[in-house]
Amino acid sequence: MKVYQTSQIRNVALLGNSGSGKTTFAEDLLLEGKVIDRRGSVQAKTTVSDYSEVEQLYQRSIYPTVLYTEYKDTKINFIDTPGSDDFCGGIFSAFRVVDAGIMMVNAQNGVEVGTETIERHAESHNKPLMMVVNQLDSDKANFENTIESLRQAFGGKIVEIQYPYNPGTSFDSIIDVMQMKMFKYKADGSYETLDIPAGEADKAAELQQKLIESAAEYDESLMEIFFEEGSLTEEQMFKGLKLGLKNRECYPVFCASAANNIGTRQILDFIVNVMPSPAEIGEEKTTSGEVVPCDASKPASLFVFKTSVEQHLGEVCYFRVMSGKVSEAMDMNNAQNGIKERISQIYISAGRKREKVSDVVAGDIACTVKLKGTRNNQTLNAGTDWQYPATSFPNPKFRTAIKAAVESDEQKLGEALNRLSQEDPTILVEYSKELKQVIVSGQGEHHINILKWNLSNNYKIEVNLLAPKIPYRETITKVALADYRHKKQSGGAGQFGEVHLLIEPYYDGMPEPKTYKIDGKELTLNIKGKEEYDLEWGGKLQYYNCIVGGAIDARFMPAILKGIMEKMEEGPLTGSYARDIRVAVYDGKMHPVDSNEISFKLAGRNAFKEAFKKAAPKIMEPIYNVSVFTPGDCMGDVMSDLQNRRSIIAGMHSVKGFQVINAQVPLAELDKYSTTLSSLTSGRATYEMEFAEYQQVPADVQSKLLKAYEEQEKDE
Ligand SMILES: Nc1nc2c(ncn2[C@@H]2O[C@H](COP(=O)(O)OP(=O)(O)OP(=O)(O)O)[C@@H](O)[C@H]2O)c(=O)[nH]1
Ligand SMILES: [Mg+2]
Repeated sequence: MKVYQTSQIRNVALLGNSGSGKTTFAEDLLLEGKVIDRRGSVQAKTTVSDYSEVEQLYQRSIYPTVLYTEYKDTKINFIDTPGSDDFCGGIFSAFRVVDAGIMMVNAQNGVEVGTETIERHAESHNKPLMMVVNQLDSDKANFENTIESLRQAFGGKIVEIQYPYNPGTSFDSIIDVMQMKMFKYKADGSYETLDIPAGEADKAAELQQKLIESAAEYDESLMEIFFEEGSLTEEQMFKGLKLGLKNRECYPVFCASAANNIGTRQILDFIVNVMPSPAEIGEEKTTSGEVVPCDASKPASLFVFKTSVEQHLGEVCYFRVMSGKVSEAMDMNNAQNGIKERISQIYISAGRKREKVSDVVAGDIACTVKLKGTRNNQTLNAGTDWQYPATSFPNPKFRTAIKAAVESDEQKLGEALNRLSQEDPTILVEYSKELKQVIVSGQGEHHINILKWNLSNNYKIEVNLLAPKIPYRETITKVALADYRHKKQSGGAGQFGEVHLLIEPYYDGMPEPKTYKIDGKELTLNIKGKEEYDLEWGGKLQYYNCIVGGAIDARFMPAILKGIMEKMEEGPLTGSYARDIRVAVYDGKMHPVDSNEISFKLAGRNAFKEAFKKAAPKIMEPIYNVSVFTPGDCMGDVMSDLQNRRSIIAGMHSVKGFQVINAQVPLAELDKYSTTLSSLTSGRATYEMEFAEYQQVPADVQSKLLKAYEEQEKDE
């Protein structure tokens, strides 16, 4: 293949709700560019894009796949992304390296939840979009309703370039109001250009007028021409749309039947003529704020946006050339870890099909193998030290505990999970010392099931998925006192330490401790020393030395603190971490011979435990902010389900045709929420969640937890 220059490249993500037809459409795009000579299908498991075994098994895309086609002296790189919310990580990886997106919309369903959420992601990544209404050959296709739902969701951004002449099972003709022609497609993807049928003339003229007005709006000079002449030429429309598209002011709408290769060529023409090249849009900011233009004359730098382990090749790193030209046998430096890498081979890829090339220039997407120490999200440079920011991925929303079915596989499992989470950065793995579980988080139950499939089939490790424990916390709600004497005399040296302490709930900005009235007694503290700790598990511990008259030597204070800390790490109620507590040691006793650190540690620990139990202790649980995006007709079901989960509804509003419910929900109630939400709404809703704070659990939940802990203690 020839070396394409930056201005001859387009990088486009194929986006859209699951099942809209992206992978099918990719076959058409590649056929038109003669990258393949016949089209495969999802059902026959023969598509270029869904080439992994697990994608073929589930008949849907799971990973972002890099593809390319050559059309009219342009190399167009496509990334076919998964539409299912469980695999949305692939969209975030793709957005890192494309300059625009094609949103496929299924004409049978109109705007779906995926259309809406993915458009929001495109907005936050500032990516221009065009829309393709697909599946117009289906008997249930409804173009008018689809356009209506698009307008409802995206308002004035929707600009119709085309509409179907005969949607439904005999669909073969598209009316194009930019060219004012009708394209009648044949079975081989070629088409005849015909005049618009008389019966459609008025409708086409009206739509063209709207198109011209829109195109003029995006550019002042065009607006002047429009005022003077009342019209624009096709070239002027292109110019206006190019600006509108680039600035995300318009989403031009095209028509297709991906299954029958109808509409593909006009879409390819539009990509070449109107979509921005990396030279026009592709500058990048480094982590130190330097702006690097996507320019082949600059030093070479590349960004790795995807890695995967592939048959016969080992680990493949997919990258975009951010600047300069990357050539075979080039030596590059890893900006993150300083490792020197040689780019031994460069391939351009269309799914599994790869072609070796000698050079790739700024803006192009390619892959390489055999890198020693370069991972996803890292930068390689030749002659510069730029570092591009890592891609940020959405928060996880499904968690589970994982355990190897055979204990001897535990270590192998750890290594495999590590590898898999590098390949898919939306899989997070954490060994929780606190919960004594390996917790794996992802985007949904299906996401985790695919992980399990991978472990079983590619790593030969069978695992069990278990209910994840909740990281509860313990705290107190009132002031309490306790004295504890640790005394041991058996044979040789004895042990003696006595500690009197006060504990009280800590809150931000509380005044220093002074006078207390407890159990009818008045107690005044004289502060000698104060220490404050931000606890690793959240919250605070304040530790005051208020000893008077040398009752306990200052040298024993650290030992007492150590004893308290030990109990904080294994709270007295349920063994969870304790937090937000103030402790003041105000009295005690020493023995001239028997007192030592261990005695005071034990006295401190037990005094703390006793005081804690008297201080109306409470269990706290993690609360998450949850935003659910649901179609209006599912609102009632979603709401009542949320209410059954001890949620507090914070508000509701509508966004782009969807209802958004904001709620605060305890993590303990979110187990498998993605699965329930999906079944409540037939997969038409989605949600996001983010940790908010710890809150006390209600009394009934507390007593259940205490009982469960007691049982567990008995068993152990
Ligand atoms: N009738 C008809 N069916 C289509 C068309 N495009 C795709 N399909 C079918 O719709 C189903 C989904 O197509 P895919 O290409 O896998 O859809 P996708 O958007 O890649 O889906 P995900 O990978 O899950 O995001 C398959 O059964 C296709 O055969 C079309 O234009 N017409
Ligand atoms: Mg797909």
